[in-house]
Amino acid sequence: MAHTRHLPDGFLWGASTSAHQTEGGNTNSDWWQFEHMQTPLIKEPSGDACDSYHRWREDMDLLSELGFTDYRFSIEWARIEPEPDEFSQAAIAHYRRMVEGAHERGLRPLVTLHHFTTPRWFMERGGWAATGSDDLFARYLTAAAPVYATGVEHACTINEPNMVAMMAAVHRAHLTGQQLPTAGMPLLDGATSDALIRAHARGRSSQVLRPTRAYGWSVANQAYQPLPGAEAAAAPIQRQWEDVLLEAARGDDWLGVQSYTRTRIGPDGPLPVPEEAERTLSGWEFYPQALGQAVRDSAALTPGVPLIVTENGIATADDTRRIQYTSEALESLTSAMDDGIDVRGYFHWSALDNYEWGRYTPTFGIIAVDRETFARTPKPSAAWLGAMGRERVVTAGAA
Ligand code: IFM
Repeated sequence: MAHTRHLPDGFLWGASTSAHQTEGGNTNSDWWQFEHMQTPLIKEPSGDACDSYHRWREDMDLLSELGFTDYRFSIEWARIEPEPDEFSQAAIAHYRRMVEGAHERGLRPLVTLHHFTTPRWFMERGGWAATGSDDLFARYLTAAAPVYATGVEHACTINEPNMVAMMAAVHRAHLTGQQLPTAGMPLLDGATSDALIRAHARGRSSQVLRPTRAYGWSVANQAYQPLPGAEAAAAPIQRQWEDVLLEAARGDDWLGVQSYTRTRIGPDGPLPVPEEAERTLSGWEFYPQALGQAVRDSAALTPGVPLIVTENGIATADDTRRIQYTSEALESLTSAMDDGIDVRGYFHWSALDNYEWGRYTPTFGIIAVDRETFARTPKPSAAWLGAMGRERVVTAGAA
């Protein structure tokens, strides 16, 4: 049964992208380098992606025409600082134009400052785990200040620090030939996780980002569900994977929640998706109710910090499943809001079908992108979600 709910005043209603996944030609980044190594983790390189470095105006035109009022995108450190302490004024001006371009189209920009990719030189000196990485991040934030000097109400320092720390562990395993766990999630690299927390705190205390704009970061929420009797096994996993990063958001202006599915945990650790469950194109269980749990779990650990759903979505070739998934996810979200959870916005992942870290087949977009012509075609889900932004009413629940 579908329910309707008016969006609270000022509620952010948008879609998300990231630079590396959409811009194309991000040749100076560590990910570009990784994409060209021999590894089974990479099925195809990002190449031109969606060519959004040149077509961002088209992307914003579409989102605004569809009814969205907000757009989350990231700026690319590898373009802004191609060599240590050498800053590209042209790249900074490019992202500044994007901020202004968003406003010209009636879209409020939520700008992510780091979304998985770093300059090659940063990775070559040891990545986040190397001494001084937080200083380098702070230097980059200061240099990029003209991008968000005005007109950026929400700045997200780091996207999914838990995934960044996981990728660091995967990267190290790849380089050393170490075997990764076959079931569940690989371990996080603890030194990376600690460095990211320090880097986030540097941004928080930096006068560049504060006090003029709302400051936060976005954590990948796994909606942990221990089986009866497996609570003790789940506790350390949840602590390392999520809770320490959520706790690092205490005192921030907002916390970004990113939810896609749940993780069930048995006595021996994370369990595979049950045979009978529907899987999405990313291999994850179709489990939209995860979003409600994600905001409730996040709120419990960060009292007084407003939440923004900065990512939620599904990889599917069947847009009717996207609408179904999102409708049920929004139902679980609005029900949490009815219970008093302070949620200030919702961004769908993703605005565009884009590069899903090693391959293009898991299509998360509400707008299809032709891989040869880059022509954009909004899917029915784009009109459906956009209309809720225009009318400021959410219609959600099982069809
Ligand atoms: O595509 C990613 C995004 O970069 C970070 N959050 C999860 C998405 C889907 O896997």
